[in-house]
Amino acid sequence: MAERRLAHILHGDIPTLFEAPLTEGGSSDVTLLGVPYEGILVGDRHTLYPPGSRPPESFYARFGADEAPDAIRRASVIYSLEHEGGIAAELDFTCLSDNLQIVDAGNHTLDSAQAVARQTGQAGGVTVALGGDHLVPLPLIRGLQQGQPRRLGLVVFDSHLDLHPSPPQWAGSQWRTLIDEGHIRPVDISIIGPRGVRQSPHEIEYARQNGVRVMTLREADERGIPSVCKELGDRLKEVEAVYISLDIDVVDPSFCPAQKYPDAAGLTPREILTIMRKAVSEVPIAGFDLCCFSPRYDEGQRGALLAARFALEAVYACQHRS
Ligand SMILES: [Mn+2]
Repeated sequence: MAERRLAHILHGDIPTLFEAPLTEGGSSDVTLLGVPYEGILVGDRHTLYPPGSRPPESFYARFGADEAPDAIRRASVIYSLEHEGGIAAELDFTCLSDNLQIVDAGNHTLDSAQAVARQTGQAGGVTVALGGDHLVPLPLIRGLQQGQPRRLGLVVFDSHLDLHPSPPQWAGSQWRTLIDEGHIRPVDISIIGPRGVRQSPHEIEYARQNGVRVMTLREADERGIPSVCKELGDRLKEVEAVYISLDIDVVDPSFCPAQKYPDAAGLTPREILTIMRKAVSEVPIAGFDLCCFSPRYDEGQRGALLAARFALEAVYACQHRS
């Protein structure tokens, strides 16, 4: 049987995301990009390894998020826009390509990702980014806010708070850095899904004192998804646009084993999609990122497929803007 011919190639045998046309810079609608950046690695409670490290692999300290964008792109051909332009069943069979200019701007460093986000923001577009570790939203939100300053609501799906005060360029402190730089207000942040014991007292203290809304998975379970959506919708009435950041470790690892910091019994993909849909039905989406996916721990590409599906949902969200 003949191999499937790729419509748009990023490099080698790697297609562009959803086989969108490859371009430089940002689109006025949807700019897809990869940020294959992995920074500081947590060796154990007392050891941080600098960016670029490859410490001995262990279950506690995994790496490989810098391999994620291309692995997700490979799986994303299932959602190829070349297939009739991308007719979305979940959007009443709307053709995505008819309504949105969707481009893949390729892979970027933190600095060039910030430039792409700035350009996209200036053009009034949305960035949909594949990390990388969870530092990736830092340059993206900076860039978007430079291009189009707005009061931004931040909806984070994560098992962790990432509210450490330091070091500032770390995937455990990115929200504090963005707050300190004035890009986002603590009261406009909602963190959905924390669970497990990789938490720190000073992060919880900071959240409580500054009005960051932390909804643990237990609270979400007890209240139910409709109640979670209701509260989120009310909170987003206060902002002009929403940025969604999805740390893949919020997902139950049975759906996606390829997580840097896995933790059992997480949210289901459809619960996340339901909450995402509610968020973007309230206010326009400004940007989306998916982080901490480590394809070397994937099984049969099911994690990569799920990651691509979440990115597709972010593209769907852009339909609400037009
Ligand atoms: Mn996390």
